[in-house]
Amino acid sequence: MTQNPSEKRFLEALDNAVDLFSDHAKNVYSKVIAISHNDADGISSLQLIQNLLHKINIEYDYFIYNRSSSWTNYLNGILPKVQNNKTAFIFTDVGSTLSELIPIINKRKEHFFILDHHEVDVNINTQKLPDNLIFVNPTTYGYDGLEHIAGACLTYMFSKRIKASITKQGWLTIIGIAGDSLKSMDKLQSFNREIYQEILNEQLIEENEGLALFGGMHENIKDGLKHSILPYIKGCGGEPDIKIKSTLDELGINPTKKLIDLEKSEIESISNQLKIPIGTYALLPQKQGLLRFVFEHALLLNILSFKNISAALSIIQQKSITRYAKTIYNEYIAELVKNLRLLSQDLPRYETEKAVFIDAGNGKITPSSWSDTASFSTVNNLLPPNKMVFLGGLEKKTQMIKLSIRCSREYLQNNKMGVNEIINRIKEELGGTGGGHKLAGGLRLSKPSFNILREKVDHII
Ligand SMILES: [Mn+2]
Repeated sequence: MTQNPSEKRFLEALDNAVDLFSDHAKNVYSKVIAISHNDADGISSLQLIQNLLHKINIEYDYFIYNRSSSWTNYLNGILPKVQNNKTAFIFTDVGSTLSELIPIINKRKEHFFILDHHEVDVNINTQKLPDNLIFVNPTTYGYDGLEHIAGACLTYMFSKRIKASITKQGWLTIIGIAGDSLKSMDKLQSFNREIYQEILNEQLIEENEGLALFGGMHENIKDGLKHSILPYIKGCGGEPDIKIKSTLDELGINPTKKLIDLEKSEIESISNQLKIPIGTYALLPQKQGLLRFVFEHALLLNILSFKNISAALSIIQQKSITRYAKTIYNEYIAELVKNLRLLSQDLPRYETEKAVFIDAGNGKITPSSWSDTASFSTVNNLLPPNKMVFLGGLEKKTQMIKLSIRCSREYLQNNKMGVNEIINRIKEELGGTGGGHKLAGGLRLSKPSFNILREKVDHII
């Protein structure tokens, strides 16, 4: 689906949605219900929509969807009993599970605008869409939702066409892009790149070049090296202070110097010594401390979204971070770098030609951290990139084996089946429950099935 994106057809669909919304916003709609995803991209998208509705004087309500319940159950509590075309729905970044949504929308009178960048679960060309569904999803025109266009980027393009002054809130878009793409800003592509440049030209964000130690850009160089999660720095990440200090001492660099205050020569010597890329990072000039750093701000929202969604919704509007949020952030990073260190050094692993199994069970890594540890181990290439990663172990409460399954983009270039297809294949042969997308997913299996999987994995995948 990612070959030769059709920009013309995508922008036509976007403009149609914009025209329909604009017309009805003037004469018909009196209220909009916005529903967005519980992560940095979703929260930034929601803020953009709220700003838009405020500017055009439409009353609104909002809800956050964490994709853990079915749409039917979730919307049961939200859809008004009395149907009325004066209400419209805007869904941003919440996924394109049209097989579930179409039957619901078919029975309603309201307009449903779905602005999303996740893969669609039905064939859009053979499926008849309800007349009251306005569906804009760039993946159906050949774009890659992860690489080319974040949910907030799409939401920004929609909002700006309705109200040009939304540009002022463009910095929100950059948080969404950073949160979903987890990349240095010089690596952005397509619409993400285009909109980033636009917001930069408007001077709503600033850009710097330097050591790219994402996760710890707001810290001093010692803590930056220790807490960087993108890239994870082997020999520094999660290591004792004294070890990192001695590395910096050898280079003649003051370990307590702020990362962003390093001189060019210092940046170069660290970059050469520790093989750290020099990259571009974005700053929010109106914010302070950790929140000034777009990547760290986005990461904080991603972390808070799971722990305390109202704290996440509040912090995106704040200038400086609360003590509570800072504590949660620091605990998260400390735990993640500890796990990545463990994974690259000590954890028992079992490798076959096509797969690597990491046993994180029995307290080696807390089960709630398995998923993030697996994700960051693949993006950091801590495990062989040409192998499918199965990280997990025995889950005490269910007595099942719970696995986080990941692969790299490099893996996908050489192998046909992505993670979701492999999960389906395993479920067919061995039972179990789970699902995911092409790069990441999760699976629960009985112990006997897991043992068979370990033995026959190369055959199955
Ligand atoms: Mn997203």
